[in-house]
Amino acid sequence: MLALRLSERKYVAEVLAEGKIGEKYVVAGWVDTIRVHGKLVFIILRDRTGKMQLVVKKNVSEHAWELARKLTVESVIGAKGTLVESKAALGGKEIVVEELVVYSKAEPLPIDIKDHTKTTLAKRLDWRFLDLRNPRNQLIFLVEAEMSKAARDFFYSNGFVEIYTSKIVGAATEGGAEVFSIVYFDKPAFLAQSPQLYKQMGVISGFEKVFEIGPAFRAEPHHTTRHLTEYTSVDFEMGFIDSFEDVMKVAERAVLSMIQRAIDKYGKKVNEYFPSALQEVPKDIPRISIREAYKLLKREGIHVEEGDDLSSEAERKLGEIVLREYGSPLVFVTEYPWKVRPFYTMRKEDEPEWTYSFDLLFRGLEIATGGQREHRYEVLIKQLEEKGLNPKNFEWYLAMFRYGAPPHGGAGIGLERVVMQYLGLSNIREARLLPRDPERLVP
Ligand code: AMO
Repeated sequence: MLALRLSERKYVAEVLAEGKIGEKYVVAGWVDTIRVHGKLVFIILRDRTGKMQLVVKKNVSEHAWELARKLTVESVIGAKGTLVESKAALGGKEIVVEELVVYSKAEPLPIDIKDHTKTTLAKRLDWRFLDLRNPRNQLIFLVEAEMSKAARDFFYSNGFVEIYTSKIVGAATEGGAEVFSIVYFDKPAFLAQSPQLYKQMGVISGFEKVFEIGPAFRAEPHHTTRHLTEYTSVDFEMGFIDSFEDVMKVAERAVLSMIQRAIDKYGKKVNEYFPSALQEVPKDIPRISIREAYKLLKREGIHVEEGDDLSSEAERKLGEIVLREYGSPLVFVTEYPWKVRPFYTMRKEDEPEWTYSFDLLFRGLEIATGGQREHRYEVLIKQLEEKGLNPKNFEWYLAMFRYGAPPHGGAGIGLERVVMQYLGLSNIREARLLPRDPERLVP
């Protein structure tokens, strides 16, 4: 029976920080590097907490030394041995190995996992499990997890109820073209583009304030660096609002707390690997109407037709202008044209061609959309028809507005886009564990 028990295993960071010289420890992980020097083999062992040096000496254990000599990088091993001081080793300590177990021997690697710039993103994604052995790439997902947790904590502490809505739906919500069709037994169905109608249902059902962090699907045929066909949407919806200003305030606090928490927890590490990461969050986010944005852009030579949406180029330019003039990496653009907003958006009372809605841009890229919703039944029917949609397909939704619906609004925040913009990544695919785009379904 082997004396090395994984249940006794300590993480590398623990051993380096708290390990006592002269005591025995069990460590396990991946072989980061190996150097063979005659009767000595030096192994850098890597686990989720860091790296440390192991020394395998022929005169301590010939069996361990025989195994160590033939090791390959990224093999999975366990080792038991005595902790000793070492000037040359990382962290000033190393383990002199008495027992070595090889759990899984790695073949020669198909990609360079030490330097992500040496492999194309497409190939890295083909080998995603290896790509993530690189601590830089892993950090992206630690940041993402922390941001998602920050959002969840924020909504819980502000009285929002977490809901889980169906992703198999009977009708498109955000407009017809970008929806995936599926076959649901004998009926046509779709993958949800957004929990939009269901989060409104959450409010109208009487929960008043709800949120959801879940998948959203978009049949987005374009090959861009900012679109995925499946992404994680952080959605919230709240009732009894005075105006969409109330919604913007919540979106502002939610997004700022997501970025702040990532900086607090991982800022130092992030700076090591991501030189263009954001260093500091602003106290608050400036708001400009889209009509002001048209003017600002025109001054810089970018013409957007009144009533048109902002192109990605216009968004990028606006990001630069706002950073320069307001000192903020984030900006709310408000009152989008009715023409470019979905049917459920509330139009301005005095100027019906414009709406009570907003986008939130972060370093020149839209990361969130929201606004006040139309809650008056007759107006909603008209708006559906104006958008060329058939009210018959929305019967269950429309019914909600016949039995008591408060004024309400909400927003949807794209998690991967927040991560991408915070870290300064050039492609959203890097911020998605298993990205889906028109070409990629595997892994
Ligand atoms: P919208 O369609 O603008 O609004 O989406 C909200 C946010 O989701 C993110 N997003 C995407 N991220 C990656 N890939 C995509 N293809 C993609 N599409 C959208 C963006 C975007 O700002 N129901 C409304 C929200 C609301 O009003 O509450 C909606 O879905 O960050």
